[in-house]
Formats: sequence, structure tokens, C-alpha cells
Amino acid sequence: MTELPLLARAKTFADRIAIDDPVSPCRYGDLLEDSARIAAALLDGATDLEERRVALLASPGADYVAGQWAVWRAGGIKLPLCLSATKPEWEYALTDSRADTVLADADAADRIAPLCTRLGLRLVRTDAAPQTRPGGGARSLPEIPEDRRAMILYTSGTTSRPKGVVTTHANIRAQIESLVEAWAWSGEDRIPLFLPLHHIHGIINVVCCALWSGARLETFPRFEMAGVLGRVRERAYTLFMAVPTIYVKMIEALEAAPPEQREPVVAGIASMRLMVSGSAALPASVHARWAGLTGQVLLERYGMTEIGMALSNPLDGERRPGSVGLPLPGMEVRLRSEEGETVAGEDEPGEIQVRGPGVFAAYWDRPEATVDSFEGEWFRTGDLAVRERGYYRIMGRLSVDIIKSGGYNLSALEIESVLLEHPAIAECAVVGLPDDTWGEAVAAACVATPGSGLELEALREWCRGRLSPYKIPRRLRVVAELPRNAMGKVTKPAVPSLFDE
Ligand code: MCA
Ligand code: AMP
Repeated sequence: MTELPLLARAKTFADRIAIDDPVSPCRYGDLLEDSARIAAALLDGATDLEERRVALLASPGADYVAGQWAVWRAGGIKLPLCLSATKPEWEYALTDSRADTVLADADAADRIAPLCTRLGLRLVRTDAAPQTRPGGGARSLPEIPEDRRAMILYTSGTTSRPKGVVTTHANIRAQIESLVEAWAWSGEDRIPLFLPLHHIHGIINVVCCALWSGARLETFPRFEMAGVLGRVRERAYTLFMAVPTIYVKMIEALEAAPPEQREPVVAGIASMRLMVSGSAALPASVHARWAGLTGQVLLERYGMTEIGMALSNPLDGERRPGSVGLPLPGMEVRLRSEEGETVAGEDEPGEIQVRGPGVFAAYWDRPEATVDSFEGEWFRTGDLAVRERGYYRIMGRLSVDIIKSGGYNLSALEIESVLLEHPAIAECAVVGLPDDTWGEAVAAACVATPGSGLELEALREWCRGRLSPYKIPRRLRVVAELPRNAMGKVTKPAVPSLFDE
């Protein structure tokens, strides 16, 4: 029987440790057994889920990975939910994707059970035992062709509601193989995972690449500075992948620590074979501070939910600060000028367009948005770049409505639509302001309704439960009117200056 390559490979590593846990290390063989058990529970007597959507809500760790594999082995499409999302955000993803099942670990199951009841969804727990067949016997799982759709990830863009990015098993395999080759992953690698598991940085670059390679993952519920650096000090890792905000926070912590605490951690950092930064621009100054402090030269790469990773500085060769390097294996990249011409030379900016087997299949249920986002076979990223001395350098987004904060892509329009429900807000414009730690900080310029007061802390409190914590504005300006052009349309590029002291 043909099997998905990720799972076929896992069988060859059955006795190796996949997820490091000092109390109960989890082997590849355990993950295979658990995922077969959960798959049988999901199937509940059916032979194939046939692309039914199964939402996955679980903390990073063995339950999450076994749950992910289970959905795939049962033939479903996995829809990972953000653990810190609000109930309306969960509801949006569940209803937009028309998921009929939620798979959750024990903690998460209690949190999402009332929503499942209200929406009429089946809730399956990762510790569920499937009904045994009369007479026992091995559970049979369906054969999954590689062109089967595998995952939907909701991503914020230039529309007010997030769009579901659909990838097939073949897309996911291409994304993994490209990185495994470029960064020379092997079964000897050990990597910490502290990134959220509803985005590809954590799912593909860390979890899938590690498990494809027979490597070892160590999971943390979130980025816990002391816990992660403690293990770095013990030289627990060969590889490390994080967003720029995390490197900034680690620089601050290391600089503040006394030498006797700092030096062993720095030695652990220097001992790693590779540290990667991505998801947002890594300022050249941060690159330089990190190298000065630790001796490690960060490798910066560029990617997007729709395409996986496209550009990377080399493993061997010059890792240039402020640049994202060259196309990754299997990825073709071109720059298109405003006139729609392919940029041939250097130093001329253009939109990054990408083609290759890792590029997603479609936006879920949005055929027009899918068509609009391609020029022929080339996906239009909406990011502007230039080629300089061979390497690509990202210059920014074409749309002001996309904010990058803490490595998360946020839609200004989505935040605005929630703020407009506030009784004291008549009009608003949300933008990202430059921020040394977060890359950009969410800022809202608002016109208040007559006679009402508006104040940041109260607004932030009101936003809780309506927006995920990282989408809630950090800066507020109450203005008499928003800047507008001659047509009366709000001119977003003029909004940041409203925040000047
Ligand atoms: C939290 N805080 C913030 C923000 N987030 N302040 C400003 N801007 C923000 N975005 C504040 C909190 O309110 C809190 O303040 C304090 O910071 C600590 O909050 P906490 O949530 O504990 O922060 P953290 O745990 O330190 O989280 C920071 C983080 C996290 C580790 C950087 O945001 C993270 O894991 N980001 C990674 C996201 C990611 O994986 N992106 C990849 C997307 P107070 O103390 O006052 O309450 S995939 C992608 O982009 C593409 C495809 C790619 O290329 O990878
Ligand atoms: P997402 O929509 O969450 O998939 O985030 C993808 C976006 O992150 C890209 O379109 C870029 O704007 C941004 N991004 C990812 N890596 C980098 C990088 N190294 N430098 C600048 N921007 C980046």
C-alpha cells in the first residue's frame, strides 16, 4: 500500500525519539500508534474522511503531532486553530471552512466544547479510544493520494476576514524537501519548538522538517525565555528557528545578565550548527548585535503561508544582513515591475512572484481571490523586493493594510471592522508603527462619536474577547478627522504621522 511519505519515513525511525520529554519521551513508533488510534476514532466506522475538515486545537507536543497525522491518515483536511484566539475567531474559521469535527487535547476540549455544542460539531479528544471492531483485527486506514488536500491555514491579508490557504500533501512535501535540502537537516538534529502551531513557521519549518528527518523536537507551550535558554546552555540543540522579536528579546536578556550567567548560554548558542530568522524583517542592526554577542551569524529567509519558504541566505556562503538571499531548491522567483514586466537587472524594485511545487492549491471557497492572486502560474506575493549583488532584499509590502507584529501577519481591515463596533468610535484607521522589538506595533487613529471619551486602556479591555491578544491596538490617537485625499478616501500612508509626538 502506498503511504504518505512523511508517515512512511516515520516507520523507518520507529525506535528513535521524536519528541523529547524527560518524563515520557515520545518515539516515532508511539506517534504512529497514537495517530492510527485517533484516525480510527475520527473515522468512526467510515472508510475515508474524504477531505472533511477537522479542526485541531492542541498544545504543542505529542498530542498535536499525533492529531495532525491522524487527520491526514484518515483522509481529512487539517485546520489548526490558534490556542489564544477568541471564540468569534474560532467560530469564523470553523464555519468558513465548514468543519464538522474538532479534535482537541484534554485541556482544549473543555474550552471549545460549548462552541461545538452550539455549532453542532463533533468533538473528538486526542485521548479517545475508538470502538474496537468485533473480533479485533488491525484497523485499516485509507490510501491517501498526494494530490489530496491536506491543510487549511487562515491568513490575514488585504481582505477584512482571513482567507483559508489550502495546501495538498504534495505541496507540503515540496515545502519540506526544499528546506531539508537547503539547511541539511539530518536525524542528528535537535530543535526546540516554541512557535505557535497554527502557522507554517512552526508547522512546516520546525515540526514537519524535523519529523521528516528523524530528528528530535523539544516542545514548549510558548516562548519561555528562561526554559529555552536553560536548555541552550545545556547544549540541547543543534538548530534553532525563531522570529526577529524573539532574537531581540534574547539580546535584551543576555545583555542584562551578569557574565557568569551569560557566558554559558552564549557558548550554547555558539555551539549550534544553524540559527534561522524569518516571518518578518530582521533588522541589520539586530543581525549584527546577535553576531557580536554570540558569534552566531543568523541565516535570514523569506516565506509566506501561500508558498512555504521561497528565499534564503545560504547555509554555506555569505549570510548577508538585511537580505533574504536566493531562491530555495524547487522555487522559482521573479520580480515584476509596476508595468507588468519581469525585472531583468539589479537594483530595480518589483513585486516578488513565486512558482513551484510548494505553492498552495487555492484559497478555500474563494475562487476569485485565487485567480486574482496569480499571474499565470506565478503567485503574486504582494511583497516588494530588489536584487542587489545577486541577493534579494525585501523592501516592504505593497499593501499598507498588512501589519507584521511579533512575526504575526495582521489585517488592519479586520481590526478596523472590530473597532467600528465600539460605541465611541465613529471612524478609524489602523496602521503598523515601526517598533524595535515587535517590528511593527498596532496603532489605531480614531474619530470619536460626539460626546464620548476614548482612552487606550479601556479600549484594549473592550477588545479582549473580540480580538486575539496580538491584534489589540497598542497605540491610540483620537483625532478630529482622518487624513483624506481629494476623492474623500482615507489616505493610510498619512496616518502614522498622526502618532508623532
Ligand atoms: C504581545 N505583546 C505585544 C505583542 N504581542 N506587544 C506589542 N506587539 C505585539 N505584537 C505584549 C503583551 O501584551 C505582553 O504585555 C507582553 O508583550 C508579553 O506578551 P506575550 O504574549 O507573553 O509575549 P510573548 O509570549 O513573549 O510572545 C512574543 C512572541 C510571540 C514569542 C514573539 O508573539 C510569537 O510566538 N510570535 C511568533 C508568531 C509566528 O510564529 N509567526 C509566524 C507566522 P504585558 O506584559 O504588558 O501584558 S508564519 C509566517 O509569517 C510566514 C509564513 C513565515 O515566513 O514564517
Ligand atoms: P504570512 O502571511 O503570515 O504567511 O506572512 C508572510 C509575510 O511575512 C510575507 O508576505 C512577508 O511580508 C513577511 N515575511 C516573511 N519573512 C520575511 C523576511 N525575512 N523579511 C521580511 N518580511 C518577511
